[in-house]
Order: sequence, then structure tokens, then C-alpha cells
Amino acid sequence: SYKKKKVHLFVSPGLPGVSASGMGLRLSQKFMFLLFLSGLVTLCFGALFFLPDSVRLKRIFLSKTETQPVTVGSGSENDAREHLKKPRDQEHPRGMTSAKGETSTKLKTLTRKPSVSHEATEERLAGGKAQEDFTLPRSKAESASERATASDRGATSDTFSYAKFKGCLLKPPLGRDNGKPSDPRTDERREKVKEMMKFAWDNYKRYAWGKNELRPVTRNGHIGNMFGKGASIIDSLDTLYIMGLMEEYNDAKEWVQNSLDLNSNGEASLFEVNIRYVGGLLSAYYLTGEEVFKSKVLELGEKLLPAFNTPTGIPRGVINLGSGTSWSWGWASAGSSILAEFGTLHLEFVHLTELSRNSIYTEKVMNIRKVLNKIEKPHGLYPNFLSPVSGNWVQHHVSIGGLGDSFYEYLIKSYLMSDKTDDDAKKMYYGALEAIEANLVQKSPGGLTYMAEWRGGILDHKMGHLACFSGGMIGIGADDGAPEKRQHYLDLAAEITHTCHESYTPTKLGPEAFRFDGGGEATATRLNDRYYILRPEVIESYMYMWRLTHDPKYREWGWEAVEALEQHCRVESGFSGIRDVYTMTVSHDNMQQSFFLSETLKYLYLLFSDDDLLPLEDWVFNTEAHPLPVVRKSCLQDKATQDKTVSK
Ligand code: DMJ
Repeated sequence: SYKKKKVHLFVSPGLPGVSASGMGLRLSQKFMFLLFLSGLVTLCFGALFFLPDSVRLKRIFLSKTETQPVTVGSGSENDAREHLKKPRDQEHPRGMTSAKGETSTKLKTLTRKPSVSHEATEERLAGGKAQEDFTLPRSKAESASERATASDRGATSDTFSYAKFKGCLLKPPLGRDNGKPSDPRTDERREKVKEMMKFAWDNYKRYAWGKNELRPVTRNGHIGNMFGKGASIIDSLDTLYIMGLMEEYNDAKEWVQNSLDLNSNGEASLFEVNIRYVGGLLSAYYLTGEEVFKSKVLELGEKLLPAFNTPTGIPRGVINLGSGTSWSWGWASAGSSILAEFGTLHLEFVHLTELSRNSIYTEKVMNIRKVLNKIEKPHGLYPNFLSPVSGNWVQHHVSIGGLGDSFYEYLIKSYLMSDKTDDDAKKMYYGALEAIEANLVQKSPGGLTYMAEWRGGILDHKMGHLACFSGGMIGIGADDGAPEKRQHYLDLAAEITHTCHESYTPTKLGPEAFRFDGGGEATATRLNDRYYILRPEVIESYMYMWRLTHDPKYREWGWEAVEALEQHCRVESGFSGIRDVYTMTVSHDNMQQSFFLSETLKYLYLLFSDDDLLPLEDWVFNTEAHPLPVVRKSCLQDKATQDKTVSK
């Protein structure tokens, strides 16, 4: 046929000496074969993109940047990867896990180490002059100091030095005597809280080890799908450590070393991973100096960066830690991101930069701030939903409780954690507080001060349990407000804490939300607002107010809560939330939340401790109660590094 001839004529000059049928195949068959072969090659190459990052083949054929989708915009993945490239000699700092998951000799040595006691850990860490002054006998301190110096050998001005950091603290983290109060009754109360922690932990270990949370009634574990595994372990590390539960702390540490898998492919909440895992690991590192926590947290931090890959750089709420893909919550209106989620990254990300000496993390959170500063705010308020694509508000719902809460908390805490140098955060915080006071703060007919919610100008006279953290927040920010406002802020903090205490009745535990309309005063009028899930916020405010005022009522209120937890929430195998705080014959929800271990029990323990246990001059608590140290640039960095940072 004409077609055949044409092909024959076209192909034969290319195969000299071999006729078209010379290989036993007709030309059309050869053509089909070639077509099939090229299709197969294309298919195989394309399939590489869908393989998990860990597959060797993918690493051979695709460079790192090629494995992620490329988008343009301030928060692009390419941008992130670019910043993560470091000079060769800095690629794998001592003790860090490498990109291939291989651990350096230092880390291997650490994993083989036998369990350590609280005292031994303290001793091992004693590095700077500050630690010598703290608790150690001179000879011990000297040898510990030598070892710490050795472990920091090779540290350049661009490498984080743990010993230097320790030397920057104004006081020892655990106080002169681990914060033991001199008053025997308070000490007894503190011991009771420690016993509660041990009971909660032991049951978690027995029935739910490695799972996210314990189901104390059915005695099994709960995973859920919002964050990896072992949330209760990571959330407990620092609480166990400060309580001196060292055997338990060592078990937790061993789990992190051997079983914390950061490559799981499931969906995870960026916010939850950040506040629980990043926050928990950071605190554990700063308190103990154990390299394993640092290497794990840096590995995890890098995995969070693709979530910022949006046109505005405002991260989406959900991320797949394995593939790096991210998306918005299905329930968040019009694919928006949530204020309390993208606004609750700052403290941890600043510390990721501190430890990695990589500015990418700080840049990501500073960009969020830039977007928020640029956008117009209704009455100076920050609505809860923002589009990560357009950078505009999606709905005008404002709340100091759920969806908004910790954004405000992180503004003032960013300022405090920066050693009071982050003036931008300060300005934003006091500006927001002014708008909140003008639009949301209300007085009930019975004289209770509360924070209402705001929906496009209409007030909903409801306050969530979550919003009760604001007593403590306004309290810690009081001193840095305008001089004429300081006493006012402290009074406002006390009033809100008082209102939240009023909501704790008759079980002496509080409902999820309470209202001030329909004749009610701090009462849950709706059936489905009556539950208590072991939340910390009210106790958190007692702790801060105690530290700020030393009014004994806060310790009494805290003790009331301890008794109520014991009476209503303690079951045979752990602590459980309850379904109705207004019924004395309680029904249990069968869940021991991980924040009960990290927050509720820690804040209670601190409430009954001396102020020198994690002093507020040196430590800022993240929103999951994980203590992070104040960053004293002037002390942490040498002159050359400071100059470099400033000129960036
Ligand atoms: C905790 O996970 C954090 O405090 C978060 O900010 C909101 N609340 C829960 C506990 O109630």
C-alpha cells in the first residue's frame, strides 16, 4: 500500500545493509514495538513521582526538589528546599539523623546509653557558670562542665551550643530544690499531683503504649487520625522530667529513640503536630540536652515546611508527613486556614531556627505575620478563617476560644520569648487586646466579666472553656502594657479567671462552653456543651495568677480541681473525661487526653511548686504547656553571628 511504501522508503536509509524484514519483523510491527517501549518508559518514569520519598529508586532518579509539586508564591516548596541546602560540612550536625535516616556515631552512642537518673542528667548537662551556681557540688560540676565542653567541641558560632544556652538562663530550670515548697501542706498537694501523673502514665504504658491516648474504661489505646502515634509519650516527656519521675522519663526517651516514626503517611494536623510533637521534643531537648530530641525535632520540622507551599505562604491545616502534600480541612469554610492553627507556630519555629541555625523557619512565620499585618481588620479584630490563596478573611467570626485562642497567646508569648525585643508582636498583641476589650469583653447582670464571641458585629454571649486560658494570658502581658493600663490588665485577668472558676460547679469541673443569656450566668444551657474532657485552661490561668499575685485563693481553687478530678474522673485504669458536669453520678467518655498529661497535671504541679521551678523570666510555655526558653540573642550568639543575623 502507499502507506507501507512510504514508511519503507523513509526507514530503510537509516538501517544500512539490513532490509526492513531482515530482523524477522515487519516495519509496522517494529514501529508498534518502539511505540510500546517508549510508552512503558514514560509510564515507569511517571510512576517514580508517586513512590514514597524513602524509596531508593526515587532518590536515585529524582533530585529532592523534583519530588514535590512546584508552585509559585512566597511559601513555595522550592523556596523551602533551597533554604535547607547547607554547606557540605554543616549538612549533618553532630548527633543528627541524616536525610537518609542514617544516624551519626554520636546518636548511636546515645541510644546505647543506659537509663539515667534525674540527678545524673542534670550533672551531665552542667555546662556553663550558671549551672555550677545551681545545685551541683563543686567537683561534680567541674567534671560535668568538662564533658559538656567536650560535647560542644567543634561548635562553630553557627552551631547551636547547649552549654552556651544553659549559661544564658538567669536561674536553674528546676529551681534550687526542684521547686519543692517549704509549706508542708502545699508539698503534700504537690505530691498528690505527682501521684496522679504516675497513675495516668502507668496505665497508659500498660494498656496503650505507643498509641496516641489511653481509653481508661475499655483499657486500650486510641490512635485517631489527627497526628502520628505516641502523642501521650511526647506530651509527657517534660512533665515526667520536672516531676522527677525518671524511670518513666527514661522509658519515654527510649521510645522516642527507637520507635518514633516520622515517616508515617497518614494525614496530620500541622497545628497539633507542632504544639504537641515539635513543642514536646523542643522542651525535652532544652531541659535535658539529650541529642536525640534535637535530631528528631529537626527532622520533623523539615517535614512541616511543604504545608507553607501556598500562594500567600499561609499554611494549610492538614499535611501528609510522608509525601509532603497538604490541604485544608474539609470543614473549614471555602478551603480556608484557621487563625488559631497558622497563628500558633511562631514559638516553635523560632526555636527550630535557633537549633538548626537555618532561618527558613523564622521566615515562614514572619511571612504569616506580614500577611496579617497587611490585611484590613474589621474593628481591629482578627477573624478565624483566612484564605491561603487570596489572603483575605473568609468569614467574620471572631473568638478568643476555639479557632482563635492561641493566636493571641502566641503574640504576647513571642514578645516575651524574644527577651522583649519583638516589638512587632508586642504591637499586634496590645492592638488586638484593645479591639477585644472594645468589642468582645462583657459584664453579666450578676457582675461576671466574660469574653463573648463576635459574628459579623453580632455578639454571641457564650464563652468556651478554651477561652479561659485568657485570664493567664492577659496576666502575663499586664506588665508590658502601657503604664496606665497595667493594673487594669491585671484586674481584667483576675476577673476572667474568677468567671471561669464560677463555671466550675457543682462537680467542681467546668463545661465545654457556658453562656450568659437566657437568664444564665456562666452556665451551659445546651445539653451538648456540658462535657469536660480533662481540659487545662482554667487551671492554667490559676497557675499564672498565682505566680503573678500569690493570692492563696488560686492554690485553693487548684486543689478543688484536684479533688474533683479524683472524685469524678479517676477510674480504675486512668483518668477519663465526663459527659455532664452538672450530674454528680457521672458518665465517663473513656478518653485520657494527652493534654491532661502535658498541661493539666503540669500546671497543677507548678501551682503547688515554688516559683523557681521553670521561672517565668526564663521560660515561656507553648500552648500545650511545653516550656521553651527565652531567646537571649545577646547571650546566645557571639558578636559575628549577631551581626550576620541583623544584616540578613
Ligand atoms: C490543647 O491541645 C492546647 O492548649 C490547644 O491550644 C487548645 N486546647 C487543648 C487543650 O484543651
